[in-house]
Parts: sequence; structure tokens; C-alpha cells
Amino acid sequence: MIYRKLDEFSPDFLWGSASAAYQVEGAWNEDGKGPSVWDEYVRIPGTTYKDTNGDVAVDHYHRYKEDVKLMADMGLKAYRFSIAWSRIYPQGNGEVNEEGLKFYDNLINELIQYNIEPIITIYHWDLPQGLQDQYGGWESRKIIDDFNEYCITLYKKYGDRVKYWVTLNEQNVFITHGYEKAVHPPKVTDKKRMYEANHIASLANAKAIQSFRKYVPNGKIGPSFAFSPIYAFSSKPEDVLALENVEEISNYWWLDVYCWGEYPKIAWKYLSKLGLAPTIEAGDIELLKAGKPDFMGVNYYRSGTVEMNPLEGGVEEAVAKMNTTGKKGTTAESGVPGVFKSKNNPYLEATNWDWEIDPQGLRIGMRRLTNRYKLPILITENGLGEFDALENDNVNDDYRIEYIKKHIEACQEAITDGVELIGYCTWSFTDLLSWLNGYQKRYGFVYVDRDESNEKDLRRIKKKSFHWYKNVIKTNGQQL
Ligand code: BGP
Repeated sequence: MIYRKLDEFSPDFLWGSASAAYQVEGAWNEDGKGPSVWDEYVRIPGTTYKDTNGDVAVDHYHRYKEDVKLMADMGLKAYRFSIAWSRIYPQGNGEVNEEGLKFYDNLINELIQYNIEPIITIYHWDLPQGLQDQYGGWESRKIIDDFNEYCITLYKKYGDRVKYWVTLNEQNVFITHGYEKAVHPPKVTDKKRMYEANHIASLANAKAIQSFRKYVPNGKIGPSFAFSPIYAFSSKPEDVLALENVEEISNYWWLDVYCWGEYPKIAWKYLSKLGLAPTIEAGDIELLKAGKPDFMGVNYYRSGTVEMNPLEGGVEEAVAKMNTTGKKGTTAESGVPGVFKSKNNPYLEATNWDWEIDPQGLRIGMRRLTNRYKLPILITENGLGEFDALENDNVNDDYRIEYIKKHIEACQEAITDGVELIGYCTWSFTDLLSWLNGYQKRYGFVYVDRDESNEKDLRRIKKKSFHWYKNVIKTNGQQL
């Protein structure tokens, strides 16, 4: 629809920003923290851009007060951050590390002092290495109880002050990257193991939500899903079928389980025929159905475009060669014969990392989610990763302003359409470590002076977008 007038953002709309522990904190082995799988993985030569790691990251662990002060200067309404499991339980289970709990306690209090709503992500990929060693991490059902214990510890400690909680960040990404594409730990390429580990993660998610009801009865909880709505490359029916295939296998496979406690029928049959569907034990479906979320967290960066891929002679590469250098056009084609083949969308510009820029895709995606699941949505991540140039202590990131502005407009259109949107968190507040792309792919409103080879002084410098977003918040989205 095209409207003459758009609905306004609600007065309590959460204008926020997000980060993740491993990408900002540093202090990787301080105050009793145990190693995570990422602390180990980054030490394997060649796994990350220029072998970067998060040992120091942007030193948020030591500078959180300065960072929160900057958030307060901006007038930020919400800050989404993750808790490092191995700060709380150094081995993943067993004894609690009080110093770890204290760090997040201080951070939460600091945020509340400035009226910034804390949004906790319980798990943003940094699994304690101890659990990987003890029983293979997400591949063992033992993790369901350990994750639940960890969650309960957090609920008891912070549930009095924190209303919004995110369970798993991008289960669809950490599972596919970890067990199919082998670009995240534990660096496995085995689809059967992937679908089994994924089912276990879904059960852990559901159990954590079930416990939440008991310990934080007035809170709101949901997972964050990496959502790319899919388009057909042409109006040819077989291309539309390819779109349906990818929605089934790459989106509904997770979303239906979160929201309905059921796997999508067509994808289930297809994966069963290939012997890839996960093992369902007695009680699993009941647990999934008992762990429904209050909202759907959406991490949106781009849409996807596909056409049909022939069974014989089609593109075989299930995993696109990723562009981790910022050299435009270095992403290779991917596809599954008989299912889909990825295409560049000729109507969309892409970033230097080949991510299509598509604000209407966000609106389309949120409408699809609303129609199918009828849940409120919290945008838990959206932003532009680009090279930034620091000149005379200024960063003129007009391209980032343009990107975020267009996506906020799409949010307002979606609200006018009838999407119930709780808030919008940009990725990210300060610059931070990009898992595979080092420090040169920047997302923040605040520049952090460091690069891959030199930690420099880690000074914080407000970019042009900082001042722009400050005004967006001040006018509750009326001035973009
Ligand atoms: C999401 C992750 C974030 C963040 C973001 C940007 O998938 O949840 O942690 O990294 O993507 O991605 P990248 O750093 O690869 O550009």
C-alpha cells in the first residue's frame, strides 16, 4: 500500500542499539572468565580476516561507563547487549563466577541510571569451550539443562530490573555456519549433524522460555532470527517455486518451531527423504509448544533473490564463497540442485561486502511474519557495515544515515500496515569486531580508533550519524 499519511511511532517506542559480548568486551580471560569456543577458534590461522580476534575487541569491559555515558548523550532508549556464558559459568556448568555476574549487574545499573532500557541477549554464539569439550556442545541433549541453569541464574539475578530478553541470537546462523558451512566453530560440514544440533538448540530455547515464565512473570522474551525474506528472480512459476522452497527450508524451518512448536510440513518431508530430519524424542513437541515467545526478534540486513536450479547440471555449491574483504563482487553463486540458486537482484544496490540494500524488504518481511505468526516484533539488529574514514576527528558517514533513515521509514510504513513493532535496535552503537571481517567493516555511531594490526588508543569519536540518530530519537522518528 502507498499511504498519504503514516501512523506515528508510539511514545514508548524503543529506539535502541545492539552489541554482543565477544565483539565488544575484550578482557577475554579476566576476572575468572573461562574460554569460549570463539576464544579458541580465532587462534586457528586463516579462520578470520587477518586473523583478528576479540581478546581486546573495543575494550568495553573496562570502558563500559564511558560507553553508557555516550549512549546517554545520544538519548538512547534501549541497549541490547549479550552476556558471555563463560563469564558466569567459566566451564559452562558447575560453579558460578560472582565476578562475572557483578560486571553485568554494574552495566545494567549504569544503563538504568540513565533511563536506558537494558535488553539482554542470553546467548550470542560464545559457547563455553568447557561444554564443547565435555559433550560436544550443541550436539548433546545435556546442553538443554545446562543452558536452562545458566538462564535461571540470570533470571534470578537480573529479572527484577530487565524486562526484555532475547534467548538465542540467530540460531539459524550459528547452526548453519558452525555445522554446514564450517566458517564458525566447531567448523563442521555435516548436514545431518547440523539438523540434529539445531533441534537440540530449539529445545534449549523452548525450555529457557518455559523457565522464564516462572522467574520473570512480567518480562518479555523471544529469540532473534536472522531474517532474509526471499524474492523470486522472475514471475516464472518455477522461480516462484524456488522462492517457496527457500522460505520453507531457510525461514519457516526455524520460525514455525519457535512460534507454533511444529516443523513446516513440506520442508520436513523433503529433509526426511534425504535422511536429514532430526530425531524427535518423546516429549520434544510438547516442550517446543510450551516455549512460545512473546515477540519475534528480527535481525535484518538484506533480502534474498532466487531462481530455480536444475537437478542435473545446476549450481552445486550449497555455500556461497563469502566476501570477508570488502572487495565488491567477490561473493560466489550458491544453490542446491532442484531447490534454488541465488541471484543478484538487479533492482538493488549492494554494499562493499555484497549485501543488498533493501529497506522495503524489511517491511515485506515484517508483514509476512505478522500475517503468519501474529506476534509483536522487535528489530534486534539492522545496520550498515562499511569502511569509514576518520579525517580530523570526523567521520562523515552519510551513507549510514541514508541506510538507517530508509529502514526507519520502512518501519513506519510497516506500522501503518498493521505490524506491531516494539522497537528498533541498530547494529551497532560503537564500532566493534565483525566475527569474520575484522575491524574494517564498521557499523557504529561511535568510531573506535583501532584496526586489525594496531589497538591504538581505542578512543571513541562520535560520527555524523551519532548526531543524526540523536535527533531521530528526540523527535520520536518525526525528523528523519
Ligand atoms: C549478525 C550478528 C551480529 C553481527 C552482524 C553483522 O549476524 O548477529 O553479531 O556480526 O550480523 O554481521 P558481520 O559482522 O558479519 O557484518
